[in-house]
Amino acid sequence: MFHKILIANRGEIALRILRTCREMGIRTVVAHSQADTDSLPVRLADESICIGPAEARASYLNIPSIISAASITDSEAIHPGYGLLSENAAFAEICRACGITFIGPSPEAIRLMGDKAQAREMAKQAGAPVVPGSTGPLEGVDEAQALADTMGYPVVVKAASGGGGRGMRVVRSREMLARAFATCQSEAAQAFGSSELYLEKFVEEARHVEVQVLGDRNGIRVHLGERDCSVQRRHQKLLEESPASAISEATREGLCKAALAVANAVNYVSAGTVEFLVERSGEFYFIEMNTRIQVEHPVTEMVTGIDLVREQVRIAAGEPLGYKQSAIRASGHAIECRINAEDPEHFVPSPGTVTAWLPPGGHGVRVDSHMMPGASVPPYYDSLIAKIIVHGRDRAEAIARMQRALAETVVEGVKTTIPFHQKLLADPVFVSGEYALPRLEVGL
Ligand code: MV4
Repeated sequence: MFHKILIANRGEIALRILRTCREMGIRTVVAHSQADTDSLPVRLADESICIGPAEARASYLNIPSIISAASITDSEAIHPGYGLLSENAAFAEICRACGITFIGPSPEAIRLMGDKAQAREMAKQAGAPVVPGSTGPLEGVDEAQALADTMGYPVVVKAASGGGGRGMRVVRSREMLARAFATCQSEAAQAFGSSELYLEKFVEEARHVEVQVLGDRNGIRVHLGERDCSVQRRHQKLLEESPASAISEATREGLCKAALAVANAVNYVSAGTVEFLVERSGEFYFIEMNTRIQVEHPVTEMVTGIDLVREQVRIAAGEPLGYKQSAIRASGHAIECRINAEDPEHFVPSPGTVTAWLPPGGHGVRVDSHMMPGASVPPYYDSLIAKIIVHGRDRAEAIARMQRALAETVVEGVKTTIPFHQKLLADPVFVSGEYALPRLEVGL
């Protein structure tokens, strides 16, 4: 097992990883930017090292600086967390070349699943249902036009190197396609360095349901159930829950079977998430696979009792998972609310200093947060300041518990999305569990 792990991330996930490492008796080094010198993860780590100025490009995305930090501190492994370099295949390759264990999947798996057009083909070959669409990347707008005419509108043009909603455009009529195609091409080239696009039939008002998978180095792979992440705003997840309340047992089994088939097809190692769209009919389609631990992983931890970060570290150290699918039991219902330092009406970031902080507590309440009185919320990074996760025997109890937890949370000095969540959890459509992705009015 590792003696020391460098955490190449910040905020709540850095603290989350640090906590599990401490329980495992592993020393931690938190690599931080100048903006995070006084942050809670830095205070609680065994060691800390500054990797650059506030701007992420010069610090948290600065590969030479992070590799040097691992080397200087004699860290045997690096945990990338989520976002930042967590799905950067080149970074994983450089770690391998420098003899530093990257706590995550292989560079090959990251690269393959990072190409969403290739991932679709892999999923198809693995037997997972995919949305009707192009086979691999589109040759050009003529191929897109012919395919869309065959499938019918609406369709969605997606960047092969996009993902998470980035570089995708819904097209509702034939006249809009050529322009959407050209716009996506140039945006993709600019944002991702590749203008490759693919096309899919647009699935209206589906749910966004994802399956958590874990794979060890001996080819043992298990799923840990699903998470419903349909409550989103502009591709930003706001609330996640498990189990998904409006899917049948048959659909659940189908999703988990398909997720394992995709993970097995790429010989997946570490924690990963296979994303699907689920229609009201129960039909489901693979859309992409995320090769990192996700923000919403605590929802799965609360219903299964499995510490996913601990499993990632054990797997990276070459340990066997040690249990089979039959040993995994999900119980109860978990909900996570992402608390962002944003204006609750318009979701505009509200950086500043937290002058008062009182997190919720009590039975079935978990708070993953790096906040403390006096903590700064810098403008350089995402605005997530806390995740409140609750567990109840059923969805109604979880909703009531979350309402109570939100009501007792005190955050002063910055605006937060707490009022948004309080309204959402009282909304009859949400409480009914029958909500679906909003019908998209995505223009050019
Ligand atoms: C789709 C889709 C409907 N039809 N693909 C969004 C990000 C990435 N996970 C894939 N996403 C979607 N792909 C087809 N063929 C709906 C989504 C989607 C979504 C789209 C727009 C706005 C919010 C969304 C939330 C979840 C999923």
